[in-house]
Amino acid sequence: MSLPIDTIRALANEHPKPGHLHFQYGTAGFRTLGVNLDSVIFRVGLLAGLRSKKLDGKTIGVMITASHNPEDDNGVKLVDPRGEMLEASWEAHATALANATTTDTLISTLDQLVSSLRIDLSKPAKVVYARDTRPSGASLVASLEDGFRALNIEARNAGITTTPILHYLVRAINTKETKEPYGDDTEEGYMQKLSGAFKKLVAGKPAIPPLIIDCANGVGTQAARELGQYLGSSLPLVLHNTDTTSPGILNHGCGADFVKTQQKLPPSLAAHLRPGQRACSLDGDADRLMYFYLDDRGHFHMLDGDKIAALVAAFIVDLVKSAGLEEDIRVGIVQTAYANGGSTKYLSERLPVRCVPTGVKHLHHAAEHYNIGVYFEANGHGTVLFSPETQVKLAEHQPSTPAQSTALTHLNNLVQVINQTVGDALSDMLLVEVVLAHRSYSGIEWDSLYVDLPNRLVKVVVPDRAIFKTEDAERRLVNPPGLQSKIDDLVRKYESGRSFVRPSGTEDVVRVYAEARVRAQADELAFRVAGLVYDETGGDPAQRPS
Ligand code: G16
Repeated sequence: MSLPIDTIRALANEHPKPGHLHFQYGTAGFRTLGVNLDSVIFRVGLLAGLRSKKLDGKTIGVMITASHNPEDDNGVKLVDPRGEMLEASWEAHATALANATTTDTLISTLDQLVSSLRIDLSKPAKVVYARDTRPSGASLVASLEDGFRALNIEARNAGITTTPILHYLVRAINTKETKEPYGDDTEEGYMQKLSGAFKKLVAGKPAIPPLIIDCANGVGTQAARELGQYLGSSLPLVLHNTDTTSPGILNHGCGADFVKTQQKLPPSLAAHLRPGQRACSLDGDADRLMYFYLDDRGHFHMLDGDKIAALVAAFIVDLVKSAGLEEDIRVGIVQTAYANGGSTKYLSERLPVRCVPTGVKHLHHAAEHYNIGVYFEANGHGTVLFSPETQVKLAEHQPSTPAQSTALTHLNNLVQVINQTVGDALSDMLLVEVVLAHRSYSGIEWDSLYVDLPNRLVKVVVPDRAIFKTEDAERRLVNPPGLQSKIDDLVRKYESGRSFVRPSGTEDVVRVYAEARVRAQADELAFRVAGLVYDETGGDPAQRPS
């Protein structure tokens, strides 16, 4: 069987590539201004079909979102059959297709892929797709559907939903009627699975006070609203920033990325949050979570991905011990260079900790090496993975005491409440609430597990971020030559100083992270390193970070 060239040609001609742009499948797929993505999304439709055919007709996911980025941005990422990110070797194929300059080169690139990857075109192709609430989403979905039409792909529209729900659906569809069904392959199935396990985990605990959720004016609004109905009084949810239709307000002055980068309360919550009350922020596609609270003096305290990892990992380790499985189940942590030095110290005194480059795919794969792998990026993106053998062990282990039996039941329910396909703000929120309920912690006790080193993240706009190359899990620069030793010289001048520089995979900027013993020093170090980066690339002095 060969490619339906005429159909592809006719549809491809309706989605021409803008000549001046180069696209790159990066940290989280393709991401740029929504108005520039028509041709990319059409081609992603084609690639999803090829990927499905290559995997014998397994269902592939396609999510149209730009997550925490501004409303005018959009993006697209592919999801592999178990709900994980697209296999790394296919990222290059995605980039090649996206950059084919004409319809003819697109068709010849497709042809090359089919033959070099030995794709049997007679196999079926199945895809499930969704989008977030961005205004550019509807027309981009139409471009995607043209891609599906061009290859006669069987496509299921999951509508407007969160990224983690789309990942859940992919896994649920592909595991239906197998030995390891992941859940009912509907949004209701997801809600039931998570809320059912949550209720079992908090049964018998004192009533949980209401939790404020900042929905970032994004797609998390509808999912949180629905989940709230399933949870009922087991976890009262109070939703804010729920306007998904007014232009320009998605992720604006709110959301998980705002909280993490500004290290302050979204202004819209100021009138609603009482001292001591827990609150959390989702991001624009509800795959990141930040908790926070105000102390008695009204000071803001952030509980980020590192704090979530510490809370959750310690709880799981205790349950594994209580279940009598300490010798059989190894729990480990995966972080990135952004992890606060305070968290890395706290965790590595208790558990094996690995550092990997930014991007969920890196963390996810590293976490798979543990029996139970806890991975969180400081920005609030993360989850917990239970290896297949561990899940069998937990399901089959015979406890010898009532205490072991209780711990084992809790672990088995945790397997259900956690979305193991990808970081999921709502699932992570339930997980956090379970631990807080079991520990009788408020935000204050949770926060006191360890003290964060003051830190600062700065963006630097440079003419070409591609010249920045890193090694050692992005902790050191190898290019531009000589820049790392200048950074090292600076860092040595600061007590507990640490800083690194890396090109973003989702925005056209270079990121600079710095931490130090005191706040003023962390800020100063970040801006001095940002200045070094700026000088190195010869930018306009008027734009120099200060
Ligand atoms: C995406 C990735 C995350 C990454 C973040 C920022 O998040 O999924 O793993 O931390 O981008 O990446 P970078 O610093 O390379 O721009 P999201 O929530 O936007 O999908």
